[in-house]
Amino acid sequence: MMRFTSPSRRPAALRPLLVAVAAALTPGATLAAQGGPVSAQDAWVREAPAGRKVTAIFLTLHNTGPTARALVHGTTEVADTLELHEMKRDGEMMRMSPVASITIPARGQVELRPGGLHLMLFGLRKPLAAGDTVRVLLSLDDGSQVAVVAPVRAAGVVP
Ligand SMILES: [Cu+2]
Repeated sequence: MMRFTSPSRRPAALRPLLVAVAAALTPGATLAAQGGPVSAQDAWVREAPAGRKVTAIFLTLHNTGPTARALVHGTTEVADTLELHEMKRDGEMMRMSPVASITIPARGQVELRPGGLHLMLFGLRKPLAAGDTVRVLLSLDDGSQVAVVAPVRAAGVVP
């Protein structure tokens, strides 16, 4: 492990790397440089007060590659189960149901937002308050993974 006692002693060559790491750790951004064409942006989690065992994650998945990819699975340390869900109108009601995968079009994006596609968390292991962050690991159909840090936001706040 390298240590820098003051910023002025950082080798100049390392500065771009440090900036890249800092950017990758910004909540809502993709956590690690995956090298793959799919990344997540604008991720957030709906807050869940004590006693509530369910909440949802929203984000936008971007695909810079020439091939469509699909999100097929996800995990997070704050909940027992993560399911891919969609909301659909059923008569007067909006109902949500699990979907097997969420397609990210080639050179396109898919938006997971309130009232539409989302990631559903079941069996929350702790309350989630605005200001907390949640780490999520998403798996794609080609076996690659996208790590995301999602900030928790108040239930009524839609960015
Ligand atoms: Cu749901």
